[in-house]
Amino acid sequence: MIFAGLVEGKARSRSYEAISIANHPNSLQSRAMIQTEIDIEQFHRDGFHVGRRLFSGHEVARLRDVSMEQAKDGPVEGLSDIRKDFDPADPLSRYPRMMHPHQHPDKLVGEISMRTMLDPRLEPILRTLFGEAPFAVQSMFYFKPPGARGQDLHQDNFYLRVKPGTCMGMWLAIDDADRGNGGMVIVPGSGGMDVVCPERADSKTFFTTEHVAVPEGLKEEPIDLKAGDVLFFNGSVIHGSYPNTSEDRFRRAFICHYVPASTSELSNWYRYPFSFDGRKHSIADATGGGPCGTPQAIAAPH
Ligand SMILES: O=C(O)CCC(=O)C(=O)O
Repeated sequence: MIFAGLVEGKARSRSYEAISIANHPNSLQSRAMIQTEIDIEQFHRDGFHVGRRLFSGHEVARLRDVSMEQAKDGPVEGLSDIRKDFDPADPLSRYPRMMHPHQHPDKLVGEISMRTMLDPRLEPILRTLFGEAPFAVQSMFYFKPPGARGQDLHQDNFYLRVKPGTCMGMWLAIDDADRGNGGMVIVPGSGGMDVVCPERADSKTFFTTEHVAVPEGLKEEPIDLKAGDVLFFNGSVIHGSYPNTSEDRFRRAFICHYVPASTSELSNWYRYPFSFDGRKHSIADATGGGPCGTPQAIAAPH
């Protein structure tokens, strides 16, 4: 069954809310007609949905330019994921990810990150995928310059430890992202899996330390995206990316994670969610060790 809706116009679906973004104060795009379709059966089967051209070229260029300007003098204390284990020769030590930029209204990138994380075009899509209202719990700007290692296959639920439901990733391509520059890879059909306890990742290829093996009968697939496309995937989906082997193509992405409003607990790092009306909420810390005995220290930014 296909659920479809016109953002500005007549909704054609029960569960996809039509909203007008034309005058919405939160919108980056002042006048636009956006049409998107969600094949909910495909989403439930595979665990992911691709929204093509959800953001305009102008919008992603602004996010790119603001983030690059913020990073022009190197990593930013309190914002960038400055890691001691990065070799200075590693392109990631020059361009580490910016974590939770929406929490830094004092920084250049703070305001645009908050607005994009809570962009009104995302809300009805997330609501359809969750089957209830979404809360935003994380934002991240990922630069992935040429030569950068990848992020090994993993499941977001391992880190976010959302109970009782699942989180949802929203991966907005700022540049075209494909096999040539370390684009996204996912394992269709893994969206219904429990959390699998990870093995050790190969540090030559990946900057992260966890690796989840592809289960028998499933296979990983690259998802090529154009700038402005958005990949949504639930927290069970095994996904990641390989190194950026291009000579000169950054693979930038703005990534957010969302949880259902009914979430009763999640990892400490993500525990101050925002609803799409801009209100801040609080969710209790995940208790216990998680299915893999994950300490909070590991269940942190990922
Ligand atoms: O952007 C990537 O390469 C991977 C991002 C990712 O897996 C995540 O944020 O969960």
